[in-house]
Amino acid sequence: MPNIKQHFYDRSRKKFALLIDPDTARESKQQWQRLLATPYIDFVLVGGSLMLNNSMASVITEIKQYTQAPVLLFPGSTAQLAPNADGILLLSLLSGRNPELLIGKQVEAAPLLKQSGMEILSTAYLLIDGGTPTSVQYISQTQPIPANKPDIAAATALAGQQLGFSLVYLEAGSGATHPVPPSLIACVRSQVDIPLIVGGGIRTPQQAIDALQAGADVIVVGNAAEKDANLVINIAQTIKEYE
Ligand code: 1GP
Repeated sequence: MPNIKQHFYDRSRKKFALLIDPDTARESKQQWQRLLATPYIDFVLVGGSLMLNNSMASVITEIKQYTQAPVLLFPGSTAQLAPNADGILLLSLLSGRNPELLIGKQVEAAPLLKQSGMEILSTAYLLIDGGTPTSVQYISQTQPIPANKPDIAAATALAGQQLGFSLVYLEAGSGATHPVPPSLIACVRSQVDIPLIVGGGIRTPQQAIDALQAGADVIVVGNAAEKDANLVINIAQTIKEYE
């Protein structure tokens, strides 16, 4: 099994992924530099819904100066495919019915990704209603799965596993009012064996613990890290020490 995938599949402990938005990476540099100096970061995701400048590759080069953790593309568009990342969460938005985001963009990206040699992590990406319309929802022109419909989320994730995806990502959307509910995470967990990434609107250690207890394997935090590095260091440490 390739390296980064193995790291996701090592279920002996829970993991933390820091999400850095390339559009705000310059302004939030002090915050993410402090986070990367801790021993709590398992993965760094880089991506965002927009791409306001052409900074992806240079932001990745900079991030790599501060961490040994794998730096993974978490692309909001094909404009974000920088070849110097270690890997990519190759997303297919399975919660939506927009063919471009189910398979179209992936076809466009395939030859470039092959050339880059980076590790590909096929990811069943499920948008869950987080209480407020999010950028992903607007940009993707898709409906999120209602937060009170765990059976739909579980069946969608299961279809992802049956189709051969390596990972499931339950996404409430960046800055979501409510993170993905633990009851929904638990329902998905009961149906799939592949690693479960959960993100969107996580702002406290308790929210992270609730998600882990429900069956999440990897917690992603982006927004909160831009605002309060100390708080996110607490969240990341809580995850590292979770038994
Ligand atoms: C968004 O799941 C990530 O794609 C992280 O969300 O920015 O709300 O932490 P936040």
